[in-house]
Amino acid sequence: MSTKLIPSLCPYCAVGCGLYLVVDKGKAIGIEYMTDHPASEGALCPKGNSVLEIIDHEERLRYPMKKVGDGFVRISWDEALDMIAHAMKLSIKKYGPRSMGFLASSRCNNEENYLMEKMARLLGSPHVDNCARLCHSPTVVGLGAVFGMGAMTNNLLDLENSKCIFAIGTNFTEAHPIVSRWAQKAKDNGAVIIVADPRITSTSWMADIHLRIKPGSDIDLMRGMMKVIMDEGLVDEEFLKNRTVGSEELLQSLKGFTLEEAAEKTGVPAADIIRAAKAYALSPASAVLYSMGITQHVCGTDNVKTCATMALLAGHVGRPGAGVWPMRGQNNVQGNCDMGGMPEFYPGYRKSIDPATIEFFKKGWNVSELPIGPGLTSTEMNEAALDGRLKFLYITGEDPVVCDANVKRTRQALESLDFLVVQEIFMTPTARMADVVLPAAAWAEKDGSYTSMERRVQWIDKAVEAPGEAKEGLWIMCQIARRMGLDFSYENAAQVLQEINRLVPQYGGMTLERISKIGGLRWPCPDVNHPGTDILHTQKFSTPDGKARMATVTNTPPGEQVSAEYPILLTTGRIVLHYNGGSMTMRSISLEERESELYIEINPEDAARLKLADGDMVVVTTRRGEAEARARVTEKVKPGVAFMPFHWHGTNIITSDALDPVSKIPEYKMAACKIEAKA
Ligand SMILES: Nc1nc2c(c(=O)[nH]1)N[C@H]1C(S)=C(S)[C@@H](COP(=O)(O)OP(=O)(O)OC[C@H]3O[C@@H](n4cnc5c(=O)[nH]c(N)nc54)[C@H](O)[C@@H]3O)O[C@H]1N2
Ligand SMILES: Nc1nc2c(c(=O)[nH]1)N[C@H]1C(S)=C(S)[C@@H](COP(=O)(O)OP(=O)(O)OC[C@H]3O[C@@H](n4cnc5c(=O)[nH]c(N)nc54)[C@H](O)[C@@H]3O)O[C@H]1N2
Ligand code: SF4
Ligand SMILES: [Mo]
Repeated sequence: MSTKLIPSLCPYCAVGCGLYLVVDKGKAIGIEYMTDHPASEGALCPKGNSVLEIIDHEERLRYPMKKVGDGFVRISWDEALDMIAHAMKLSIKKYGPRSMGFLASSRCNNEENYLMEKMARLLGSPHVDNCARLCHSPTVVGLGAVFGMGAMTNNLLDLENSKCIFAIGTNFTEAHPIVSRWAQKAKDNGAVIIVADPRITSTSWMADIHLRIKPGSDIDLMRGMMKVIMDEGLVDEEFLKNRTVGSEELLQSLKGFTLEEAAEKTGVPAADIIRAAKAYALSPASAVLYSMGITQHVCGTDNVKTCATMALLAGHVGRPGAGVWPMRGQNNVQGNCDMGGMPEFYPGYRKSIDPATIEFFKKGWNVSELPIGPGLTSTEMNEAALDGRLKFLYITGEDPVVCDANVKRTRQALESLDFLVVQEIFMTPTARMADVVLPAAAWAEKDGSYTSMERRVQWIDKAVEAPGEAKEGLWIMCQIARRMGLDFSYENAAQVLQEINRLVPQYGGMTLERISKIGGLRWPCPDVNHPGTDILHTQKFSTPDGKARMATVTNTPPGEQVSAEYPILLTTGRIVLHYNGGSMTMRSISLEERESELYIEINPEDAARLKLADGDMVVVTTRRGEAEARARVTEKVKPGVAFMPFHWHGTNIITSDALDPVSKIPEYKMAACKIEAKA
């Protein structure tokens, strides 16, 4: 039999589910469930189940191409790579290395991302970022500020030990479906599930208590809960004394805050806030799960800090079932951040503004100069392109023309560049704007490691050949780097992993052999004898003195308020069947046939006032533009609130690009809009 079963991973979200690819004569002909995978136990959601529909898809990019007029023509790899190197050299010569920006891909493996940021920095540019900017950058900085480390404190399996799960701004049953398995186990063991979400979602159906908060009022909700914890004597004094600093200021500021205020600002009845706070504080082990519902706000970083602070106040950190679970997005967004694919950090979260970091990597990489940070974030790169500071941009596996907020501006920014490279597996709207498009090998077509949301690092081997002339990111970057005179002599991903082992302490003991085993290892894993880490902060936090920094913050108003002209608050998010910009899921027949057009959820009261019926086409307008969508009239949203998924081109024409000043994440979850029947 020539058929082989090759262990692999789902290429979509950060749960990191395992699966086997059935490979025959170099082609994937089936999948088998990996029942011994620790995080997924053989389960896959609809996206994981449909991966075969995209891997060999006829529209995969097969050859390098260059833009000629409005179209593209096929060129050789040599011509493509020479053009890119030439454009980089020109940019450096005319404007200096800081005129170049790089977007590393959270869909690509650690080794590719490590090389991407290393190439950017060796060329003298500090401007390297990834889609975490649009997602969990508030986690990296906010959780980093409170706990000293911006990563999930516990792990997914450990959720079943929780006796109370407080899920705020996460719709994990759709966005991380396999996590439901662990939450359900907790529920079966008697855990109370609390969901704070303005909408009725499949996650809120699981909830014992659903707090339907007004969008953007999360800090008031959690301050209300902390007020109850304080007034009811449920503060963990011992924990505060031994393991934290900053509690006095917090408790002092809560004195001046009332539950009536919390109820008024959040729209949640005070009795429900009390119930939720007591359930959370009194349980022997409570978990906070959070995601985009709290990060994608102008106060995203403060929201994250407040989650972490509430957990500290009740002493629910550093034990089985007790901690903070940021629900990371993409299959390797955790790894991309770990590898330094962010302007704030070199690999291993060494601060890019710290001269000691520069010295460390000068030695580690054997070079005489490196750029000190912070570089520009992806959101700032757009501004820099518009005002002429950024001239060259190299995007790997991101689709900002669909996924950025206020995409008209992104288009203008990309148009302003002298040169744009896009390395992709499909011709996305972003790739269509490129001067050169490079065809990339997809996850199953290359070796490398991926780090899931629970810090689980898993290596997979290449299972099938890439289509046409598509190449691995590693090969492409080595080719470009060499043309730029850099010493990139890596022969394979395993060699890059060895360098990561040497320079990223959390990955020190993550050898190829160890992370190739099903389930891999969780970081920190500092040496080859270390078993990896299940739960962070059990004894000490990752701050210099080992103590957590409690944060005292109050709510910031949203970047945009509803008005007479724009009376409805628009929030956006995900559905289970589609994935981000949809380049893959919209080419997947089984997914696309079930959900194939942009829609907007509108409350029946608003619909009646606007004379709209379910199924009508509407035009949704904000201060930035308009989008068409089909109305779904539903009680899932309250009057005055509407919801649109962002997977289809349209939603982000109208979203707000107001930024959180700390993390620079856009406020995707709040825009003032008006809705009208389409003429
Ligand atoms: N199917 C699918 N899965 C995915 C993705 C996908 O595109 N499709 N993308 C992946 C990525 S990149 C990410 S980052 C994750 C994101 O995963 P999630 O964050 O869970 O997804 P969202 O739907 O963006 O937002 C979650 C919830 O926040 C709620 N919300 C909106 N505004 C507020 C608010 O002000 N406060 C509160 N408390 N809640 C609010 C929304 O109603 C929504 O139900 O999903 C990952 N998984
Ligand atoms: N309105 C609204 N907008 C949002 C959000 C929201 O909640 N609301 N969420 C935001 C969030 S959290 C995120 S993370 C961003 C996501 O923004 P993006 O990261 O831009 O979204 P993706 O569609 O996942 O883009 C990844 C691209 O990588 C390509 N790809 C896949 N595998 C490979 C590979 O192996 N190599 C290469 N080179 N390419 C590959 C895919 O084809 C895809 O086009 O969207 C943001 N936009
Ligand atoms: S939960 Fe995430 S990793 Fe698992 S199968 Fe679904 S998309 Fe893939
Ligand atoms: Mo994300």
